[in-house]
Amino acid sequence: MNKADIVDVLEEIAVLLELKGENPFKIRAYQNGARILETLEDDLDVLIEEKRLGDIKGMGDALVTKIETLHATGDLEFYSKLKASVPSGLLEMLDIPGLGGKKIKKLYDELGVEDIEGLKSAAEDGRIAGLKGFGKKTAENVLSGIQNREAYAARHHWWSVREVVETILGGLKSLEEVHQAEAAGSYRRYKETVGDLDFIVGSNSPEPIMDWFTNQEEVVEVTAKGETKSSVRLEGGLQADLRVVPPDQYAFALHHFTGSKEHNVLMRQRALARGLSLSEWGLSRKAEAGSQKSESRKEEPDAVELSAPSPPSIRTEHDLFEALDLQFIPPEFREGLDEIQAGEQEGDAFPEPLTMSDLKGVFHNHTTASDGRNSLEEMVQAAQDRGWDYLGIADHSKASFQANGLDEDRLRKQIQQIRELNASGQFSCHVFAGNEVDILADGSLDFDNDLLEALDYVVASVHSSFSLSEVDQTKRIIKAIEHPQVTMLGHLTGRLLLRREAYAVDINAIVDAAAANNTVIELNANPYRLDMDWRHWKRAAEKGVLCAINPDAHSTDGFDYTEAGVYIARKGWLTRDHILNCRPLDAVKTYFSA
Ligand code: DGT
Ligand code: CA
Ligand code: CA
Ligand code: ZN
Repeated sequence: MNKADIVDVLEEIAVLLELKGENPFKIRAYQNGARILETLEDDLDVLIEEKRLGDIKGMGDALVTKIETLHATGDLEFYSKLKASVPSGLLEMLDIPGLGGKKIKKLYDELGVEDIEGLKSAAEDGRIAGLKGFGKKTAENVLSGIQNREAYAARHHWWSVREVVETILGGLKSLEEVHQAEAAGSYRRYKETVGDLDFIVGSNSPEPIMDWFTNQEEVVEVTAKGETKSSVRLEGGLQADLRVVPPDQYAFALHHFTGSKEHNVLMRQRALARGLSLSEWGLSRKAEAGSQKSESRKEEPDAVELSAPSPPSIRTEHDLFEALDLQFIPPEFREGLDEIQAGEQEGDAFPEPLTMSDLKGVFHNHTTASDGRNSLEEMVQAAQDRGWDYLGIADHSKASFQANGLDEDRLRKQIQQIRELNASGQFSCHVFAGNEVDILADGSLDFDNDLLEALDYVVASVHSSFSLSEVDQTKRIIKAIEHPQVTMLGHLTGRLLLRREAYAVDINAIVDAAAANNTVIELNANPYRLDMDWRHWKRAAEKGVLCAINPDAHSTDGFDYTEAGVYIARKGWLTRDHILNCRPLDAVKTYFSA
């Protein structure tokens, strides 16, 4: 087990001990142990090998043995037993923001609350509000936390279902009865989260396909099984639907179940205006209703004259769009916004799809200097291995002490280290020295100007004071945007998808300020963030705001997230021209020095 995972286990042990109401000294020993390990400058492997772990102040014998066991085996009996000894209802309550081990223990002891359900009634009937150290505000937060938890449980991050989708789709395509197969629904539209999966298959013999689908190893429960439609629940609670249609209906079914609902409504209206009826089964002449409709539509007097295309001529979605006088609308744009107007145009209505190979590097990444899991050299090597020409390092600043943020001295040393690394020629990948500087509550930055000037670029982010009013939060962020040393704004709203709501902020005003000050806005590609949201990018790009797609990597694996950002950028109608990290190294150097 590596250092970061061991830190997680120690922290969890501390929480479990709190839940059990253990001796505070014992709890603190694990918390301290986690802190010490996290901020360790030396290599843990070496320390353990040389048996020097126990020499560190605050590392008692018991802790050393446990860390060594975890390091060597990845397991710890003490930990698994402890975990098994805590009622699962109490562990579930840890999902509610604001409730830690200590508070849950108190709720259990004094109110007999054993699970989320009990927690809900205690919050509703005023018992939590009346509990010393809790109060009305806490009770309200608990209730909204429970509500969010329920809503969140129904959805999944796009990124987290991707592997499952690819596996199922690959399996379907390998069946000989299958003519065509695709994952439709929100997944195909690259929505940031998906409710369930929707597989569409074209085939004349659905039965063996249904059998295969419902008998997959990952299926926990078959919730429906019919001749042409089945639904299953997979491990982790994810629901998947399969529809098998005859090959000549495939294009219609694929289009319908790709959605969105809003897009489908617009498409059906468009068909109606042409005297046609569009459904998941096909496109047909709408005899009476169609002609009545077109009589009332003076602007399209010749709609009735259009002859319905004979369904066999529509084999693909391209054919379907063409039958409605539209060019192909890529799935990611089918949200019922302005994609139909775009599809009506001749020529390049939709941007050429952005791909990973369009990116020449990324800017917002962490190393072990703050809360990352890999060293500077390891990060640069991994970036180079991906074919990137440059890598920006933006560790946390000192106000983010919980993330081991760098103070002035450490940052100056890091800048020096990066300059030396570039000069050494060890890597062909160029390293930019940046920092993710905290935007303080009043909108000022965590470092003085002379230090900011020594950096190649600055990512400014909010990590505190989330509960400011919308007006104050917006003012605070705009102040940072206007700061001459700020290059880009990190994760604009602070949201964590399916976990934490965005703070209140006027995004339109932020976009306008970014445009006016030439400040880049980040598209944070972490699958939990995907922030700024795709719904705002089209307008932002039209205003001239540049985007940086950043993985916010805390390890070399974290670079993978960049791809999620690429899909969201597509969905936000962005092209290479709108994205700073599509520019070659020299152009970025010029941009940063301007
Ligand atoms: P999700 O699963 O909540 O992430 O979102 P979707 O878009 O995958 O929605 P889902 O799974 O309920 O249905 C798949 C598609 O089927 C949806 O995008 C559009 C189509 N569809 C489902 N129900 C309706 C409906 O009532 N009216 C229309 N026009 N289309 C529908
Ligand atoms: Ca779905
Ligand atoms: Ca569905
Ligand atoms: Zn951040």
